[in-house]
Amino acid sequence: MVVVSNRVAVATDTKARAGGLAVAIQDALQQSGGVWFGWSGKVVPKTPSEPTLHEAGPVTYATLDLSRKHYNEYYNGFANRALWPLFHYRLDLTAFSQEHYSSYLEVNKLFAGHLLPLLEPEDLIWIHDYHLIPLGEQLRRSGITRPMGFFLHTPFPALEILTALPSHRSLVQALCAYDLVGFHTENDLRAFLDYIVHEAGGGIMGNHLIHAFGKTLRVEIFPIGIETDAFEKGGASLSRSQKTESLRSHPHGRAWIIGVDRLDYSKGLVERLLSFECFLDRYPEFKGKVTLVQIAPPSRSEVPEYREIQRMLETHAGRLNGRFAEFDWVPINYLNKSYQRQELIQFYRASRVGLITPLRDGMNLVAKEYVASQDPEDPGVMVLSRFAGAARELDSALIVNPLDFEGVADAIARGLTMPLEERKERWNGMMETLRGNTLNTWRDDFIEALRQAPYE
Ligand code: ADQ
Repeated sequence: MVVVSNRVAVATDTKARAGGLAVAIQDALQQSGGVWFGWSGKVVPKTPSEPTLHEAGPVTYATLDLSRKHYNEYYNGFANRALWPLFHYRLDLTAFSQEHYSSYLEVNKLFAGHLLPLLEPEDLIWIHDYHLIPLGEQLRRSGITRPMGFFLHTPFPALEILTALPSHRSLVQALCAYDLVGFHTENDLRAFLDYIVHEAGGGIMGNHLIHAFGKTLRVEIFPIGIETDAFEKGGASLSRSQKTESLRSHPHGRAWIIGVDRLDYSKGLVERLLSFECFLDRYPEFKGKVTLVQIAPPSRSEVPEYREIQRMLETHAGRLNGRFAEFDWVPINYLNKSYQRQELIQFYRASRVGLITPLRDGMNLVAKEYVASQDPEDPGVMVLSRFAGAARELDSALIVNPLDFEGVADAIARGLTMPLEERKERWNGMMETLRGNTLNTWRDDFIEALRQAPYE
């Protein structure tokens, strides 16, 4: 198997071993043997002539440094200032530049060129995410005919949004060079099919097959899961740890509300703080009794919109704490850093409410992690945005519109006062889904579907 993603988690990286997608992919590669190819995360003055190879048993990790120019134009430019905001419905933040698009194509071509010599005749090729949409098409141009699959981790936007991008047609055409294209939700798939039928003049053939741009491919939903078992066990083994005890000994009992997100405008963090302000105004009886713990490590700080969202959050968190705090209570603990998984589980488990309110999210794994970490005998309540892919599966959460601050405020209050029986019932419903569809199921289902290619 050959996996290509923008970033590669080399197995010796102990942080990556902590779990998640990286480990699921490493495990699959260990079983089948293969290559994981992508950007090293390093930026250098000039593009290196060869990738760096690192052998670990049957797996070769091949990583390429990016030149400063490519980093600025491909990664920060087209991927993160055009595709990311557009795919998250933020036309207002979408900055398209022909130069950045050319760099995006150039890096994809460069990746294809370096990947070719590493390919073996029977390989299955699995490419991940919006940075690498044209990679499959580049490989096809070099004569590669073997099965290639692509999984999009972000939402796929509605036709009217996507067509605002000048290069929309060539991007979708590139997607059609794959044998298999996977999305998180029915919504994303529907938006893609809408484009195929109404913009590309393609056709839906049934049985997950479509025909477009002279190619037949399979398109399907594969909602990503988590390592449910690890979070359940982690939660159970930690329930008496010192940290959980100290978190639980909140002066007014267990009244933490938790948010955990990369600091990204798609996560609805400013709107979340405004909803929390609305909650304190509407339900003053909770003043002094609940604290919102918002964990948000900075990401993509070289992109101006990310510096701006960080500044706005600091302003609002400071303003709210100034407005409501007492000498012995602050309403918001705003933590700008990363935590180990075990620590996150402690935060999740100690929190009465999980407040997960992205404006748009492909899936949102934090939602799933929060639920799986709960104490089955005393589970917390999740308030979840309807715009997170996870809301499709976890429909016994309290589903909210993150732009309806009063609605979110009411859901927080409902979560804080929900009777144990109802909490258990909702939690059991969600756990059934999470146990049935884990990270490994997602991975194995995708690989199995790819193995069946070509589908004609
Ligand atoms: P992300 O946008 O990064 O992922 P998410 O799905 O929530 O969003 O995954 C974040 C991961 O990072 C979670 O596993 C979480 O535990 C971890 N994390 C977040 N904050 C952390 C912190 N402070 N310390 C440590 N770990 C932290 C993209 C898409 C999503 C999609 C995933 C997977 O944007 O929609 O669900 O890929 O496909």
